[in-house]
Amino acid sequence: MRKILLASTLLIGSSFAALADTIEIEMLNKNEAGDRMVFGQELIRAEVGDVIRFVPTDKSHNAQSVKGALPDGQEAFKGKMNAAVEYTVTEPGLTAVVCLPHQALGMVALVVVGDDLGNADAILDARVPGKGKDKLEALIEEARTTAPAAEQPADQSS
Ligand SMILES: [Cu+2]
Repeated sequence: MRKILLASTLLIGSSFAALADTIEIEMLNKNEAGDRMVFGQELIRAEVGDVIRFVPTDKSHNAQSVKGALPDGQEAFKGKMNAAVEYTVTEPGLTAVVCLPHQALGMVALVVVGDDLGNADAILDARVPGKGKDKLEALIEEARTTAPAAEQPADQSS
């Protein structure tokens, strides 16, 4: 009986696209590929209403947004060192997330909400040093080229 209940709960959950998710992103000294000082996931696709939570799996990291590198109306956030921090997605668009001590080494992530890449230029203009900027550029490119198929026919001009 328990099994049946669980299965039906999952079905109900997946049939409501609007149901908000909590997306957990680890802060790591080393990922499975061997990269050092990284977020567990670097291209994060989300929808308005989702909560994105950064967790301190390893020490000496934080997660925070970058001035100018988030959609209009989206509230900035800044996590403390060695602490989890979460924020609720309220606007479509791109948000750059960095670990302050390691952003120059490339410890950054890009949140893509609603497959809206409209503020990509603002992300690239924001102050992120060193490899962090390079990685954000690569993540924007990845977001462009891996957009879900259903989203592609609408706009061929970009
Ligand atoms: Cu870090």
